[in-house]
Amino acid sequence: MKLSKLIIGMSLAMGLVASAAAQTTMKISISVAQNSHQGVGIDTFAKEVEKRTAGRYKVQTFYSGSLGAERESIEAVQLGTQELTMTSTGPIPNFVPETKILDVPFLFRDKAHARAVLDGPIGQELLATFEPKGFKALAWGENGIRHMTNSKRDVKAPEDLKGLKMRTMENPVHIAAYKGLGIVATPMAFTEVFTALQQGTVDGQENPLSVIMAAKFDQVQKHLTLTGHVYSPAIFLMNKAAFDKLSAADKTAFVESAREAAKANRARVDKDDANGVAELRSKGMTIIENVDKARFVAALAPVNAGFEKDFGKANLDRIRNVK
Ligand code: EAX
Repeated sequence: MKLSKLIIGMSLAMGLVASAAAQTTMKISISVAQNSHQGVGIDTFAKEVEKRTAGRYKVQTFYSGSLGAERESIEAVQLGTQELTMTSTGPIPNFVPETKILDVPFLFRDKAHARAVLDGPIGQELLATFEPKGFKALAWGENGIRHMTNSKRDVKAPEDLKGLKMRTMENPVHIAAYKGLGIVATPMAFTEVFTALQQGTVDGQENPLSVIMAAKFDQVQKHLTLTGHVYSPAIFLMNKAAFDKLSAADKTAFVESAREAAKANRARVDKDDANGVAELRSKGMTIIENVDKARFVAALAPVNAGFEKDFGKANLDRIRNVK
């Protein structure tokens, strides 16, 4: 009797310990809607972490900037008030300037090139630069190749951009480039963009098809041009102290979960790129699919000369030369 009571007591206690461990809950956020390439990313991450840690860690997912815009979420992760976020590199240079090189326009030939760079030695070296700043960068994900939209006119050539007031990310490389094209660059958090477009505070914005669809910008923008002017990486960031507290096996589980999440996220970007033009056209956007890219590159020549100087030609070539 006594023994069986003891056994019941012990198993109850062990059950309590197990369920207490299962209650280690972390938060991850994105600035875009759940039905998006980033939503797929963090949903996959949460599922993988739970699976790979046998339920000892749970990740709560927050969408549409409900925990704050990208810059605020990065800040929260750095401080540790929030464990995780998935973000574009838009506001990252304000925290980790080394990443700025990735935001140079027309640097990558295509998504395959960008993915090869990010998954190879250059990308891994860049992930390491987050550590002294209080982050564990788990993996690169993807936001996509950015295109321009506006409410004023069809953009067929770089001259058509002159004087357009466009929202840009809070990113010094982007701001310099768009100014170089004659755009009136207006940096703003993503969470404010829909309203700014709707109210005419800005004429346009630029984002990958994935984001344009997830944010329903077709409701407030008529003209889309597939400028493909810059690749937009995304990244899975974790508070470094929170990561350091994990066991070695759990650290691996978190990193592998982020890599799985990046795969799902990139697959959705590919799907969105394949369907995006037809879908946005069906919603009423006028879409210019083919522009003479060389003319946009030429228009950016003076700005690019500055980037070559700032980042070093050798560093840019190292990226360009990845096959
Ligand atoms: O991460 O700020 C932006 O335009 C980003 O592309 C968007 O928030 C998705």
